[in-house]
Amino acid sequence: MPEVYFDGMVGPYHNYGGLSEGNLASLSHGNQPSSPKTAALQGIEKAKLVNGLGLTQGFFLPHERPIFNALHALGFEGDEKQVLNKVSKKFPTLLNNLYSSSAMWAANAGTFSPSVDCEDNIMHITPANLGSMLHRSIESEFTHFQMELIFGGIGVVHPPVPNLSYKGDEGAANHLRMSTSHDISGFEIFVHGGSAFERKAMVQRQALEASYSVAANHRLNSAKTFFIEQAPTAIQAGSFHNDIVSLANESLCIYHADAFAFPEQFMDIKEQISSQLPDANFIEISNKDINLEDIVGSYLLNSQLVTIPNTDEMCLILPQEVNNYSAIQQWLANLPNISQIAQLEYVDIKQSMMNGGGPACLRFKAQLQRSELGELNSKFIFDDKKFEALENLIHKYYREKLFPEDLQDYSLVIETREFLQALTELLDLGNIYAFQQ
Ligand code: SUG
Repeated sequence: MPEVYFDGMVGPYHNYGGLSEGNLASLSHGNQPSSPKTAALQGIEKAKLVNGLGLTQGFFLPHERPIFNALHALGFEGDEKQVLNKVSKKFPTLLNNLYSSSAMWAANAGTFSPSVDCEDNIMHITPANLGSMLHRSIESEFTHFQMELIFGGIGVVHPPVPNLSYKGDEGAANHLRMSTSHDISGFEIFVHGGSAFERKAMVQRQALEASYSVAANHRLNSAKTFFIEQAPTAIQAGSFHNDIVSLANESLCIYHADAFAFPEQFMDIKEQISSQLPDANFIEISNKDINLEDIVGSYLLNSQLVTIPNTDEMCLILPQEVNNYSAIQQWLANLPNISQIAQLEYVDIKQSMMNGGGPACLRFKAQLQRSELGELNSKFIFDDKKFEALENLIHKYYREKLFPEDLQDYSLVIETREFLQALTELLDLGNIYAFQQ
């Protein structure tokens, strides 16, 4: 069964808003200048690498920003230039939120369950909704729309989980799936930050109630579905999502010893899975191997792990930052001896890393049956020709450097729309953005 990846295309307004409490990189780079052109090209390089391994690769398109409708609804009157002027003077942080390029982290776009896991034998997707952070919550509407366009012909795209007090739904960033191979019914592990109605000192993003709701709507087999709490120590150390301290692909799961709140509960999950999945390979990284701080600092476990088509081997796509840590290099040298990982690839995605997004954050993973693959909307799937055309558009429309104050400048709105117009023409998508209506 094919493994298909959709990366979040970086928008022309990619910037460092310092918006994400608990995300150390976002907070430490807030208000620094960004390079939308470099960020977008770095993202395309990673997508091309995955495609070059023989995997189907697509993109989720950038969302339109800023959201003028939201500003009008908030009472900002006048034409768009006046509205931009007023909000940037009065509430700059509000503008940053409505101008975020955070939809580029497609792992947070939603949760995917392949048809083989679902009792009705139909693929299910739920777009994510982090109701507790404005810049992320505004993604869900266009994400839902886009997922309908891409996957609507194959299965059920549910509405996002509604806002739930202090937490929300972070999609695949807090979800692991294990199976012998992608086309065999598997085990789904939802990693949450406790009930939406409990507030702790650190920002726990994933509500237990949201995880339950997704599992129930996806009609997952309850005997093969698990829920486990993320360790507060890991969150405190900067692992605002579970995908910074654990990863899984087919029968392989790698996790840090401090990833889960109740290690004995994870032991039990491991035993249950291993008894039904004979080739399950759980690799624990102890603090002696690599301490939690280095796991978070390097984003080692946010690497993208893919199965190399027509082989039993896997390729791990790592952020180049891991090379700054000798303990990690040592651990990686031994990895092929203890796992199916036969290939290591390093990518430069620094622009994304500076906002807390590693290789795995940038992609949404879907496991489809061959018959379903043909029903996927191919307009969103990329090949060499489309990659090249996209790169040309980025060279034409994206700025080399974007300064925080540039968000106040209406010319960025125009440039963004020119790019999105050219992009929808390139992909033959018609009018999908609000400004095109
Ligand atoms: O939600 N950063 C994102 C990073 C998401 C990473 N995704 C995964 N781990 N799957 C976040 O915190 C920063 C935006 C800013 O500050 O400009 C931001 O939203």
